[in-house]
Amino acid sequence: MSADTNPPVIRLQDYTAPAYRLRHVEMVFDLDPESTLVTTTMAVTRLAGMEVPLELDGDRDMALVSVWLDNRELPDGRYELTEESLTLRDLPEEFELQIQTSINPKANTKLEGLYQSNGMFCTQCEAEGFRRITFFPDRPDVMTTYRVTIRAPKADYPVLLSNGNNVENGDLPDGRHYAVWDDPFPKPSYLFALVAGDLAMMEDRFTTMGDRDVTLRIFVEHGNESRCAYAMDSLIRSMKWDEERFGLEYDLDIFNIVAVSDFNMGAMENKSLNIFNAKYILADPETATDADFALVEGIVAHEYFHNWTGNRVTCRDWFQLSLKEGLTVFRDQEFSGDQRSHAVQRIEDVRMLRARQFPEDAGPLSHPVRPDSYIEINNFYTATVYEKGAEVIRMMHSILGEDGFQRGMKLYFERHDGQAVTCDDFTAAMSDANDMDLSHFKLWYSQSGTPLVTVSEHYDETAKTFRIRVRQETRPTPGQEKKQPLYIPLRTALIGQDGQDLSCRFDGVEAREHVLTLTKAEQDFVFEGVGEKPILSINRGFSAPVILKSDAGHPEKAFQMAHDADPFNRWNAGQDYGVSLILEMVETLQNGGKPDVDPAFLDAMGRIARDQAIDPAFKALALTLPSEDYVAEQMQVVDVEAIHGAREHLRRAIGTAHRDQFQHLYETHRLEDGRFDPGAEAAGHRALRSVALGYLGSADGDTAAPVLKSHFDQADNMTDAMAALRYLTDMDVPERASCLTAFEERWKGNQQVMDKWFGIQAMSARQNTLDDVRGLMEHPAFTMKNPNRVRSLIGAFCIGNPLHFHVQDGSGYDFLAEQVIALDKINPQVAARLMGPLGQWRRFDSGHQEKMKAAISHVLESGELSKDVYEIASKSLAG
Ligand code: B3K
Ligand code: ZN
Repeated sequence: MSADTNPPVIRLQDYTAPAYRLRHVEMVFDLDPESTLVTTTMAVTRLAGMEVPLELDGDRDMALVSVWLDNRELPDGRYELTEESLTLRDLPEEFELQIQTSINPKANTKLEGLYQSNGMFCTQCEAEGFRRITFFPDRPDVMTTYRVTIRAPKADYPVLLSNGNNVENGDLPDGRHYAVWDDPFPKPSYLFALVAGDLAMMEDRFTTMGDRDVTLRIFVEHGNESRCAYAMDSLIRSMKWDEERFGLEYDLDIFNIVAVSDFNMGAMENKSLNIFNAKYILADPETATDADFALVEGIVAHEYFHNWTGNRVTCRDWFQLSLKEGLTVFRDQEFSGDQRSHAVQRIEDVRMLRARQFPEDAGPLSHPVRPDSYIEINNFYTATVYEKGAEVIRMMHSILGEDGFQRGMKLYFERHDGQAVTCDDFTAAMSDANDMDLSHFKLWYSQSGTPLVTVSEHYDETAKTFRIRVRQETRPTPGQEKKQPLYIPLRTALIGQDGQDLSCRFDGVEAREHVLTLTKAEQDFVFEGVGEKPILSINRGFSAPVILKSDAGHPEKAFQMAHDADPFNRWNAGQDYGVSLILEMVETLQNGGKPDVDPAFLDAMGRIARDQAIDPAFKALALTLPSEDYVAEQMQVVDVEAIHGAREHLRRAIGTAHRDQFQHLYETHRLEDGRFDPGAEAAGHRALRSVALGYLGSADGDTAAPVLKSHFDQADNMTDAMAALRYLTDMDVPERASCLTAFEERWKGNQQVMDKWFGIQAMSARQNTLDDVRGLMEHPAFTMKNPNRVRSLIGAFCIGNPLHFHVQDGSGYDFLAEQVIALDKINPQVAARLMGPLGQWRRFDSGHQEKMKAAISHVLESGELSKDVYEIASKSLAG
């Protein structure tokens, strides 16, 4: 795809139902690394009134060997073959079609379709990878049952897996063997999976609420068996949770997970054969941080939950992706909250939404939760479809309540089990089960952009009323000039001077918390019986995914930091306060001044640090300043250097003001030696201790290096080791190199841990980081062929290091363009994802803008591009 050819745009409005139905599919795989033969036999029925040719999807990396219609081989002239399709005309109403294709898994560096990873075979078919295995109606609304035979050399590939039940196994001549798998559940092709390899296995069991005895297996590369216990435990807890909270039970006797080293994303929910990026399965205290443990738990749960929300009920077309993803993210967030802490989980989920989705929605790639069009669907596995999609589900949950939401889910499954449906079908089930009109609410699916909600307050002492005027505005986004007011639920309370929520009347109801529903561009809400001038706590729990601006000044924020009964708003008040201070300091720095630090903020942080009643995990979050990216979000013209300078200055001031308290926290939250506990409580202590260590480092500057080094040397788990390294990486002290070298020596044989080592260096604030990154690309452990390596080094630099990525001379941008061009030839999906930061060019001054645009143009003009990179680059430039 070059800049002057027009790749086809796929539009939702052009959707047409399939003309042919598949009654059943049988596949035989003769596995060979360079030449695998795939024989696919489809039982096909033409649907009534559909006098159209049968168009099967294909791919240029696959060769057609033969086509048979009802057991007769078809001559070339009987079908039409292009690089990406096979078309057959004049077909009977019912027929059997057999297609043989030949593929080269070893040469498949795109990691879509059937490929090899460390000598094993595995597949990734979502979204459109199945068409790289055989010619097929590769669309999610064609669902059918599959029976799969896998044949391979027994010595190299003793384990042969596919979806469903293993119904037959046996030996073949020449040292080969075979396995037959039969999946009784009709599924779309994107859920097909196959694995063959020499793998170690861990096994456990789960008895479902309906007394089904399910065998659970996790397959990993040899040597990693001992590192899957947490994933297995997470799987069992997920299965139990889905029964208890949603009444959803597993439906086969076997559930397999396979961990692979080369994988484009986190994991894949293939029916009964989940395939995972090994990073999200393998975890033990020595190699995984607490954040890694939480991710393993969350992703294992997410993929398992897809069995109902995604697999049993799937998407009609890829525009409906959020039907399964938004809903399943909501479910995994709820699971993690139930397993750990709802307050901490909510804060982390919102942090992620603000860090990834808000910028996306404000940039050139902004799109609705249900997009209207795409060039390459893989580019739409976005924070908007996933995380904003989950927020939309969460709003429905809060509008309908847990019981109402569960009624809606029940009706959804009653109506649609075994079907491929749309987001409208989902909201219809929610709406019908609760007799509630959600038609206005549904605009959240089709309107892009983050609403800005502005609140102004007025307290009337005589009438004892508190009136708030709330306005909403959504700025135009590409392709959507005019925006309509959305349906926005705002959980709200008024806090009295004693820090308690006031009981007051709203809409005739007396309560301490109310839900305001904003439906117009501007609306007044009046609370009655308000005996004193209150502090407003609005959008509690982040009940709506909006940007909120209010009249509250610093004193009100400090008050909320100390008293808000809603943990999310309590944390958020500190973030708002921090952002506003950092922005003031940025201005001072830009004017050549020396910024002052507001003593009231230091006091507020000190109070949090000392408050013994606060849970350590929450305290760690509340003591963490808003990220540089989040501050950048609030600036008209981003100045990464000033932001970094101001934030560091504030960190130092906090560290210095409360040095003793941080020393105290550091000492008292040390966990007694003994068995490592990955649970939320112990993790909270480690998180708080790491934050305290960071402030000690900020307060003491280079003289803290020996303390950091000893923290590193004494660490008996990865969380502690990484905490020390993270602070050391920014410093110019000998301890930096000695710790990094010790780490490399110890972990050079473990790719997953080496990714952390790459990442931490790529995110360093030190001067010559880009040179270091280029140097690290030559490291023997680095390869462009592995997506985790690329993300940990190139991705960490371009996305995780704004200070150096946006360096004045544009060298960061040129570096990214160069890597995208090189990577596009290997793995377009991963290459396209790296482009994101360049699309933010409008947020910078003209000097930066020119250089960012030049880097995008350079990519666009570099010659033949994939659809993936072409779409992101061209939209980034135009947007
Ligand atoms: N459904 C997969 C993502 C597939 C991405 C394809 N480019 C993982 C998940 O969301 O569970
Ligand atoms: Zn998912």
